[in-house]
Amino acid sequence: MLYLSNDDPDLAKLVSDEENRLETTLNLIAAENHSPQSILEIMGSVFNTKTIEGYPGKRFHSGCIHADKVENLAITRGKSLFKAEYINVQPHSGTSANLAVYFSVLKTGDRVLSMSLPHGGHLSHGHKASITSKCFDFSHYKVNPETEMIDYDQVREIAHFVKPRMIVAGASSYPRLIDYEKMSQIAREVSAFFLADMAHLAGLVAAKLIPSPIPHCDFVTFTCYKTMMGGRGGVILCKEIFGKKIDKAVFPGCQGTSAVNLIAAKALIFKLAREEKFVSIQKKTIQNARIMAGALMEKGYHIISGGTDNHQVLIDLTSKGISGKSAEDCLESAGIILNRNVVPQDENTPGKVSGIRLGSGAVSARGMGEPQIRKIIELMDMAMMNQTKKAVVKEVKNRVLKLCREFPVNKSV
Ligand code: DSN
Repeated sequence: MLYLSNDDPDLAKLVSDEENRLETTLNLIAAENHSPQSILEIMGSVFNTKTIEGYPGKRFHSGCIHADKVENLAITRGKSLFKAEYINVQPHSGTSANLAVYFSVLKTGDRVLSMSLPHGGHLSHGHKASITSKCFDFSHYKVNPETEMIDYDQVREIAHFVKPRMIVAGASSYPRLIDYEKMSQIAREVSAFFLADMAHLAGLVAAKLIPSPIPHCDFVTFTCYKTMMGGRGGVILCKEIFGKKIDKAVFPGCQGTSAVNLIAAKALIFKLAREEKFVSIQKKTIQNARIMAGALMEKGYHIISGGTDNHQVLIDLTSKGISGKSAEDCLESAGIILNRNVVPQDENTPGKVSGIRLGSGAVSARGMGEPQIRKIIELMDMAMMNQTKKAVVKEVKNRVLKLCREFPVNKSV
């Protein structure tokens, strides 16, 4: 950070402080991961300079000779990795990608059916606080109160009643596999388009460890920085017949120029995702999440849906008498970073909520396995159950630090 230290020592210090924070704490945020250093390098490269409205070979600015090659590389690698008919690598984020999909084939006011946010869905799936709900008429399905899993009969019943133009599968806090075949069947029954948002799952799908939604969907969106371990930004995969509509909806529909440095990072992670090390991190990610869920259940925690099939574990803390917010705060002071999360049937206030969400991606990328995961759960339990005892929380923090030192953040895949 030679130039930054010179231009802005305050910011340079914040970068170094953040690096230190990441090294000395355990990251259990399901929507984050440790990216390889090469991803950070390409995101900070001279490609940041280039403005590229349009698509390769059809730009509105000159000087795109190298930018076109970067975008074509991302397109070729992404299509091949995910076995997709068509790809658009320009969305700035997962929400931008979803917006572009909606606007590609829907008219404002059209009906859309998606998962309710407190039951696992995402803001951009028509939550009342999101612009998506102002543009389209969303209805929501929920998880079954007994199993805490998607109830496909309920989805079918609502779909036949509402007759949506689009059905959305996908979630930001749902620890189970989604039956995309069943969802696509329901979409066909009511002549709806079918979108799967696999933002959280892309790395696991790329490594072929969980079923891919792509063969069953008209559209699939994802982000590159969660299990995918890449840089920031979103991606849309779709059937060839929707390609032109998607391109128009992204640019000029929803965005101006995309960021070539981020498109380059997408091209890079699509290459790295084929490496053995990437696949083995993804395998560990799934194994570690299962170990987390099992160890927590042994300690009497209520794990939503009774387990996990992906990188997430969702805990309802109601029976332990603590809120998600107090658990999040106490764990942060002990060096364990995760987020409070609303859970199905949550009766707590929106600020406090009743749950926390754990993700196993970042600790798996650091090389941690069963012994370390069991230790993390011990430490979490110790801190959460002794929130008011400062000495206990400090002891947990010391043990977290020791674990972090034994498993430094990996710089490569
Ligand atoms: N969708 C949000 C989450 O899952 O935390 C951020 O990506």
